[in-house]
Amino acid sequence: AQDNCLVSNINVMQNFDRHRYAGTWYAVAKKDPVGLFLLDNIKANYVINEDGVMTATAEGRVIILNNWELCAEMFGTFEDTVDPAKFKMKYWGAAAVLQQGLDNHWVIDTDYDNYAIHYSCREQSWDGTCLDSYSFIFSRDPKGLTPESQRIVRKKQEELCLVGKYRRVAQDGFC
Ligand code: ODT
Repeated sequence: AQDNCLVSNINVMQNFDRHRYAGTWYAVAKKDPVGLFLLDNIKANYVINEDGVMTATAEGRVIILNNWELCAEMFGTFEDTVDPAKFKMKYWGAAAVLQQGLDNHWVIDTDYDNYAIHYSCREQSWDGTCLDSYSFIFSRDPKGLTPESQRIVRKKQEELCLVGKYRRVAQDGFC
């Protein structure tokens, strides 16, 4: 485990291959940011176009305007950085009431076929730790991760200094 929790010390996926990452991922767990948005039944679909540019759509249950429950349809475009596993994600919703913004989008680890660990720090502290982060644990299988994948995920959560900060994300067909 990392002992200082500096954002600059976080290891991301080596030799990240966006083509193998493409396709559908189901969220099985999530660490929420300040101003929680996507609640559950979250899935993301990544597409690589002919120029190699990555885009994605995402869906999930949200509650907006105090008490209005719906399945948010979200869109994102990814800007490359010097690190192939670190992107900037510009995102917006199909409806104006949904969230929009520009977030970091890091792929911490994946085996491409079973699990993936996403991480985003929205705000860093003066001391280099993260003040506002969110993270998705993704599975290719909506029913969940294998015990082997769970062990890997647990180790990575320690490195992210986020052990105990995740909640389960239901996939019950609401969206
Ligand atoms: O749910 C929250 O609390 C914060 C997350 C808001 C960003 C959702 C925007 C998704 C845009 C479409 C991109 C899909 C890729 C998703 C992969 C991980 C989630 C950001």
